[in-house]
Amino acid sequence: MTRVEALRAIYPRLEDLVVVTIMGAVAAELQGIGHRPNFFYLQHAMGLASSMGLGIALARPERQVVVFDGDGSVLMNLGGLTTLARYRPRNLVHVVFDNESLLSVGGFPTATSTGSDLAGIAAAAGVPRTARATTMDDFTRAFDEALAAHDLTTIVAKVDAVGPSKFVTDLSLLENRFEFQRYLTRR
Ligand SMILES: Cc1ncc(C[n+]2csc(CCOP(=O)(O)OP(=O)(O)O)c2C)c(N)n1
Repeated sequence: MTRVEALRAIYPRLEDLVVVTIMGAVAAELQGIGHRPNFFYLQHAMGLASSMGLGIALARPERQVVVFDGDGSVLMNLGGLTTLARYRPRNLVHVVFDNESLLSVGGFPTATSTGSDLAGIAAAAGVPRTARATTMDDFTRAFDEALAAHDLTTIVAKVDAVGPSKFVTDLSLLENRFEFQRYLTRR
């Protein structure tokens, strides 16, 4: 499974959700499928997309929040998982696209390539629902079940280490920041 295929498969479900991604390849891929005002791409801050999602989920319990993360980013801030578990926002689905590499900066292997299990780590941190997906069917099922479960879920989707052909988009950081803020305050 590639990440862009997985994103395309669930893209229609994202229309009314609040979406936060980590930077780099996943942000470029989601923008390539189609940017929406409810999408925020957290630049630079590896490991903090789940923390931003947590803040939004706690402040807006009536909204469903989805975070798209990367294995390298999660590994850089494993404490983010314990904080998620501690506050247990029932309206947050945390998707980790695990390509076993730091793809956006050249593809150096991460610790998941030597067996570290992020779903197991999330469960041990106290995340109440965790899932592993290696196929598109697994992934779309796990995503739909997580939305229906109304509880904090981390889904670790194993994806190929391939990314977009270009990372530069025509959406500026500030434009995304103000548009997303306006979206959240109006809805
Ligand atoms: C704190 C920090 N260190 C390093 C970087 C440089 N950097 C940008 S993207 C990236 C790799 C991200 O890896 P992962 O989350 O696994 O996503 P992937 O690129 O594989 O899609 C790195 C190291 C950064 N943005 N922030």
